[in-house]
Amino acid sequence: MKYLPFLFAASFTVPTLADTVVIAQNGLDYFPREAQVEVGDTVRWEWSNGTHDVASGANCSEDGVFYGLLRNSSPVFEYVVEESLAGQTVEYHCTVGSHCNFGMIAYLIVGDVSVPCPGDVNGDQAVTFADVLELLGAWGSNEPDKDVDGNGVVDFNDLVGTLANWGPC
Ligand SMILES: [Ca+2]
Ligand SMILES: [Ca+2]
Repeated sequence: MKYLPFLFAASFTVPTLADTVVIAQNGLDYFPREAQVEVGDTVRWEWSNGTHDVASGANCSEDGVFYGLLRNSSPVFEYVVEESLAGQTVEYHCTVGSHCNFGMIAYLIVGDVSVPCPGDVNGDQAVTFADVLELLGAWGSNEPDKDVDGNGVVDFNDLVGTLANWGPC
């Protein structure tokens, strides 16, 4: 019984689904200038110096998706990436003075929302004969992307799972 408390603790660990991505302002720079984010992530801009803001929109004009102050009195701006931005590169800039014209521009590169598609082992969002061939090619192995039911081996059950989801996802 001496391991029981440990097991309880482990079973209550909740996996982290969303991350916080920190972007640091310094002078007329946002760093990183191109930040990889996912839908649901919190993007957190952190002020270092000067008077700035964070405004979504290309060509130094605001498109209203997000806006926040970045200055001594408001040193942090947080924005949760909306699903409507999936797969897009979102340009943003500083609207203060001529900062944008001086190049205070950066980008959020928003990942695609992957639709769960059991049996689609080659990731083309459809279950077809090509997936069966890939599956057969990995038969008996433990390749995780071909182990449809996740039991650790590519076998007959995975073939059945693939056939059950035949067609576009
Ligand atoms: Ca496929
Ligand atoms: Ca399996």
